[in-house]
Amino acid sequence: MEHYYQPEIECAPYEEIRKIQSEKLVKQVKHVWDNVPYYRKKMEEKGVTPDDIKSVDDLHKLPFLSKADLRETYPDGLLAVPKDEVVRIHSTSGTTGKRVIAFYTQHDIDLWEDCCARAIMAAGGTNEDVVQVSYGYGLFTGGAGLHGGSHKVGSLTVPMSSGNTDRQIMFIKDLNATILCCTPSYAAYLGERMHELGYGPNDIPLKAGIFGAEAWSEEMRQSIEKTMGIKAFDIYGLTELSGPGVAFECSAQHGMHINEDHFIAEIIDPDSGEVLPEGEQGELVFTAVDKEAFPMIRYRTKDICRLSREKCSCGRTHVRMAKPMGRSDDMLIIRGVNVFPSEIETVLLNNGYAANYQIVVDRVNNTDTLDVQVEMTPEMFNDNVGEIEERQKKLMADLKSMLGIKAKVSLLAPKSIARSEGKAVRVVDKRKI
Ligand code: DLL
Repeated sequence: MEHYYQPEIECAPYEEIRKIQSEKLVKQVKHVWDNVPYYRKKMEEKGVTPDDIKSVDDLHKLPFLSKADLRETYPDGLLAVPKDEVVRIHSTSGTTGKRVIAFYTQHDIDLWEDCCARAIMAAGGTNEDVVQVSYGYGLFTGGAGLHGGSHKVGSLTVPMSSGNTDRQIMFIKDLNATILCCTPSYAAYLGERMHELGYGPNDIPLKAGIFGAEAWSEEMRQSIEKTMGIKAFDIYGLTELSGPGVAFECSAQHGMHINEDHFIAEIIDPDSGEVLPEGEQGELVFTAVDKEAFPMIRYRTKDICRLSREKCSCGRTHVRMAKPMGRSDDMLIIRGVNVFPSEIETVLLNNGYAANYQIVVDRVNNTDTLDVQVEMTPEMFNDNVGEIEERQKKLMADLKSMLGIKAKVSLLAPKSIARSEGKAVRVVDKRKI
């Protein structure tokens, strides 16, 4: 049976959602015009005023916001309410440049937690579940978001945060945790450790996982599901828009429903900025129509994916986004060819490897090199050189046919690549160092 947290809105007819979006958009643009001088200036430069925005159809008239705007206005140049109305901040991991600081009023937190509650119930969660939250707590939004959502559902919430893997497993078993929330790479690590400790899928009480915050392949989903004996659901979000729960998977496990009453999604051509027709692949752009403290209008996520309005078997009507291929800035250009790390992951898992790999890119004699380093599983690991060479050849051939370019393959001993407790670092690009 499908569970919903807010069925009246999650299953509302599209025309009704569109009407809600239009009303909220008109109000939100006024709010930003009145309270965020930086964005008002951007609107003025584009020759648009709040009077020009009467419905969602006018959205394309508004200027984009990008990471560069967020950097320029750091720390609080986009804050749209007086500081005394702000109750919390979160911040991005900020691997490049300055971190982004996102501000929340109590109302913003409430709506964000509702979104996470929708995701938990779509994964089958109810007030009878025990939800172990193993995303990081603190500045990262993963822990706080799913924690709040779990409270709203009324589940017993276990605020583990990430790390201390054996203790995580002990709590899952001792408290009979039924839903696990963490990054997919940490879920894979937890699964590996459970296996080492001798626990098979039937020894683990978990029934579902809510995994996101990084790109992960369909093959990785199947592998985690098998090891833990669970259903693994994808969840998407970003700090700038609140955190996890912007979109989430339902029982159909075929794309993530975007919470359209709060976020209007567009797909644009990343080069020209033109809005693309439904179904085409491009950069995802969001307008947050409810956020008070940190409103984002036409925010360019850099995530590459496509949208679909096909009817979903779960009964939800909100548009679905496909698994993001990765961020446009994660995309590697190797000898002129575009390569997404997720494509490499697909090849590795299809060949029976686990998701313990690293992609090392370098430039030697003015030519880009691509080295895919992957651990063998304990079953594969032996000293038969011929067998290892065969494996290497097979992987190189499969990578060539997936990517269109040649990659070097290094097969490593089990456990030689560091495991991730949060977002995994898959790519080392030495050309940038
Ligand atoms: O990762 C929020 C989050 C926490 C989402 C927990 C899901 C679960 P940031 O750290 O700001 O926020 O990173 C946002 O991560 O633009 C995507 O590139 C990537 N990302 C997030 N979810 C997914 C996903 C959180 N399900 C950035 N699949 C986004 C692929 C994802 N990429």
